[in-house]
Amino acid sequence: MTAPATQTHSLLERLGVPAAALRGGPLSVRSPIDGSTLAQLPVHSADDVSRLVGEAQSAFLAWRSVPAPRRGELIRLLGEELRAEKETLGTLVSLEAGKILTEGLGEVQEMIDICDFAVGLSRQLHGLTIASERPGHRMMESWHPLGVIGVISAFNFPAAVWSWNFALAIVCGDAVVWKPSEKTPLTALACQALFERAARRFGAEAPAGLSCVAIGLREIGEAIVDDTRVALVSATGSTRMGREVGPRVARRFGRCLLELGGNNAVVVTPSADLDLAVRGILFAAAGTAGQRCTTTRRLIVHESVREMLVARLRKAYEKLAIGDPREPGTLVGPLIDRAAFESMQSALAAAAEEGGKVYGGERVLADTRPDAWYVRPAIVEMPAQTATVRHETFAPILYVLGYEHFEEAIAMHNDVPQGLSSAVFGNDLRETEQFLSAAGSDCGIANVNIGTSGAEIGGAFGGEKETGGGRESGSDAWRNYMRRATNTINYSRSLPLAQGVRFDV
Ligand code: UN1
Repeated sequence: MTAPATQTHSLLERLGVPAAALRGGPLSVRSPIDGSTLAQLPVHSADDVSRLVGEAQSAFLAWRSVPAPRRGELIRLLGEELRAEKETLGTLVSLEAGKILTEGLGEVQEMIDICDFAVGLSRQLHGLTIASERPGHRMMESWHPLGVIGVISAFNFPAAVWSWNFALAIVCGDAVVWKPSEKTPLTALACQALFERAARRFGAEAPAGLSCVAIGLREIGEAIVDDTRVALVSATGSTRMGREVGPRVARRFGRCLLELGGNNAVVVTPSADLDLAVRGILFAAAGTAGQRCTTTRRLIVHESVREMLVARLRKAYEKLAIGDPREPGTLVGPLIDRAAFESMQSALAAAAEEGGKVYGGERVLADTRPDAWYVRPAIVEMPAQTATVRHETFAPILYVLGYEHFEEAIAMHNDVPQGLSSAVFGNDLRETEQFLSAAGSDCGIANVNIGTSGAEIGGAFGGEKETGGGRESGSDAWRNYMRRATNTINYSRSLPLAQGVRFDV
């Protein structure tokens, strides 16, 4: 296979990122495939971020007056660019984030889907009309562009998460400053180049500064978080990061959209179709090497099917092809880096200490890929929902817990600090509906007979509790990127006050 750096450079060239931009700078970008260096990038300073936000603010002032359907046209063109370069960008995602090619392509498809969604939305930024209590008056609600949106994204979806925010923000009339993960800045540069292609085709109506990428470490994120001109900070990452970002943005009365950790569970009931459950769990728990925020991390299974299901899963896990994510047939690529491997190993050690029986989890391919971190996904049978189980470890570990009564399963399911995604497998309507009810799963996403990951863009994406409460992507998530004005209009010749108040001289 071609060396990752060579392949990356030619993909970037094709996507419009000149090779000169990749040489010389303090930020080493590595491929998790073999640990080799892909690029040395220059980084921005906090002052640079301030300048970029200023440019975005000017762009916003012009862009907000462009009619929304026309703004949609820009995103339609971005969707066309993404369609044309799906293979290129998808491969780049594989090289930089280490996900298998079909998932890299899937990520770009998710971007195309949100562009389509946003184009339709650009003609549907609907407000309300409201009945006024006063004669000759009417009330309405208008939605206006919000301002500069700061997007902070993680390595594991280096492109799609930006696009969920970006496509909606642009049709909503905003400008976007993006801080990608320092582990995956090349994909961000490629996305920006594709956007610029679309903007050139769109013409001068798209102001300079509508979209930019700020590369760097923590201080770049902090500069965005603290800048009062950034109206909304949309941040995806760890709960620890969100705990810092949330209060800092709140202190300056900015808005936050937080998409943080998950500790997603699948409940398997006695009536479940086990063939379906095995397939669903396998992809959701071991796919993307366990590095999705929606990855299944806990399996809560009825004691009557526990042994059988675990045996089948163990067999399926043994057959998982682990290796170079570009190779056809590979199902599990590498972990992002050594730190991810180490946190997986310490979670497994802690779980064993707590009485867990660990299957798998060991490093593989260390001889041929000494600078990369490949692991066999792990299954851990736990005696109880211990501290380790309640913590999100961003690696392929599936903790198995047994239950006797469905109420117990729901209680155990909800007894973690996170609340992103969940699923129940079963054919007993009473149980599956109970899972979806107010007294069921407390997550932002609750599924029946499919896994916890791989959500479509049409639904609102996000979760409760330590997941942060934000909703991105479909449904009415666009409202995050706009501000609401309530308007009362008097078309009569008198001026009655509301609530019958009298104030006459
Ligand atoms: C993430 O892991 O940050 O539902 C996003 C899914 C994908 C998005 C995951 N559509 O798994």
